[in-house]
Amino acid sequence: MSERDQLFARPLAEIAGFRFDHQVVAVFPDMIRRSVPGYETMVAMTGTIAERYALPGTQCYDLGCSLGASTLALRRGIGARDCAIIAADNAPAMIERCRAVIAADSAPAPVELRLGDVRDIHFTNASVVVLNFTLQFIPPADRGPLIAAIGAGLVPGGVLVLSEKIAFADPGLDALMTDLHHAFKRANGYSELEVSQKRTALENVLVPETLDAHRARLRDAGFGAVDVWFQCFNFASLLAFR
Ligand code: GEK
Repeated sequence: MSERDQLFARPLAEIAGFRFDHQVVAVFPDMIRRSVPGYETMVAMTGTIAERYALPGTQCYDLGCSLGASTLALRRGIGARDCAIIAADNAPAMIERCRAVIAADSAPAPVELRLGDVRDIHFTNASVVVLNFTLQFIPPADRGPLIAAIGAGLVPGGVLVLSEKIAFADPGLDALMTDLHHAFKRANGYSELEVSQKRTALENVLVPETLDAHRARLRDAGFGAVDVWFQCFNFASLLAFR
């Protein structure tokens, strides 16, 4: 079990930009579960999707793996077929803890954990690529090249699972979804102060885009069928096929 997230519970004189450090790692599972509506469903269904699309003799990638929640879902979905997982994150504290999480799990698919930037990966022979809440932290200008590199590395029939916090073009709708998300966080025990300080910390660190922007980028990268398979307020997950 992870500790309860109280990182923003007390008034902070200065709010620094959010970083994935040891403090965050200690509370991460509690933080993401209480902050992202549908997180557990999206992670679990990542495994269900992998069960269908992971091909023997190929690789599956979990990009921005944090503590390996989606990696473990992928691993269960793959089962005993000959398919390896590459899980990457550029936060040393995350990879360090993730290594113990993976070691404690006994599913058969091999997992290679990589400390590094997902923008530096050369994707090859991939049947399933997972970007669960990671693209939102990549500078917008670098998102196109990353999606294109993933597209180029997928085998025909391969799939990308892309889960993100999203923005809405209509300002009224955007404000409503933000408000409903904050209500979700308050219902999960976060105070008004915690919600507001976390929002400030994520400013310019987590940059959400509209579903139209995601669809256009995927299309430009050569993906064929693209659609949303899950959405709750301003969080959504898409499937994109090669
Ligand atoms: C889950 N997928 O539980 N290269 C590698 N890793 C990165 C980069 C980058 N350029 N930028 C950010 N990260 C997980 C949850 S969390 C989502 C993903 C959240 C990593 C960062 O270190 C962090 O671990 C992860 O992406 C985002 O299914 O915290 O909202």
